[in-house]
Amino acid sequence: MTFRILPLLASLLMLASPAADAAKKTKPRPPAKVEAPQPLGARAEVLAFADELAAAQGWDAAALREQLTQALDLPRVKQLILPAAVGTAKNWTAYRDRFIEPKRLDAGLAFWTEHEAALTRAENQYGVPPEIVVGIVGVETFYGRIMGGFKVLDALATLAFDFPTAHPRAAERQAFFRKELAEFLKLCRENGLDAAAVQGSYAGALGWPQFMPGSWRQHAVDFDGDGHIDLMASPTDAIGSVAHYLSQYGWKPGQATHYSVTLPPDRQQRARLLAPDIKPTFNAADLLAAGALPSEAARDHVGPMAVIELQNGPKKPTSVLLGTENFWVVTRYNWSAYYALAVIELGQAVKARRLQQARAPSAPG
Ligand SMILES: [Ca+2]
Repeated sequence: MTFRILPLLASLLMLASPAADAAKKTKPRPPAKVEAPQPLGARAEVLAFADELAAAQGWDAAALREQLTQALDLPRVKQLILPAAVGTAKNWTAYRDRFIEPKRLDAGLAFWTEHEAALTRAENQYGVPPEIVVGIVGVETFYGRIMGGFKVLDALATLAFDFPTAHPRAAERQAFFRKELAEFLKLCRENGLDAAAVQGSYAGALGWPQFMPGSWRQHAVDFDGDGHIDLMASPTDAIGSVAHYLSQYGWKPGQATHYSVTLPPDRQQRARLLAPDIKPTFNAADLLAAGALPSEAARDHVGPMAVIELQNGPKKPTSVLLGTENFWVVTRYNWSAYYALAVIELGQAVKARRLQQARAPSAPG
């Protein structure tokens, strides 16, 4: 979900997962009574939105009114968009285990082998190495296996006009989804997609890389050269688009994503270093001066780093790392250190498996 991802999803994702993934396989919530979906109906705000968008784009207002008032208000989407229940402990180890597991590694290896040429071309063109792209596509959609089972028109219309008021940032999020609904309608017209048929995540993320409609329109590229951008069916377009997206958010070719570090014993210094969270803030000298022990490689790093602490549940010690500017760039895809580290570690694990295979030529295929 890329997107300038929803800063909001961030909260969601901490324990949950990237939108894409969450859309299909979040832990089943209590099958409580989910009401049957009803059409949004001719609400004043729906009609006003339709009229305004139609006027701005030169579209038929009556047709757009019809399309939006008939969109279904999906109770399930309203459940899924809410943050995890209070008291749900974040757990990096558990989160990591969902993604770095044998089946996903096998699929990642197959994806890399099949699309090696496109991955190499993306690196040459945008500077983003294959393992990062492989990590993102793997975490987002299990290499195209899980692209979301919601009608995007209904999902976005639900979140645009009936966003759950229980959400801590309901107004902001609703405004975001109204914009994405407009982007989706434009995207469908530009690309000849049937808006009523397109499927994606509960948050409206689309295709192999789970781009939000606005990100698709802004950052996606035609990387297989067939003349149009198709993130739903072209893994090559997805590869180029992910690399282009990260490049546009400032990916620095050759820069490491993160280093190891030991936090200072002093509680106040620790708190000061952790305060900026994922935002790169401290250089190596700052860290040493604060009593932290960065790794040797981190001491040679030029540029700011973030001191990031990941929870491992209530009983286990936390995991700590130094995130570079490239780590930050990965979080532009999804605003979560847990997400970024899962992407990075999945890509590294697939890469290690590739190298292992290359060294053992007798192994089958
Ligand atoms: Ca294409």
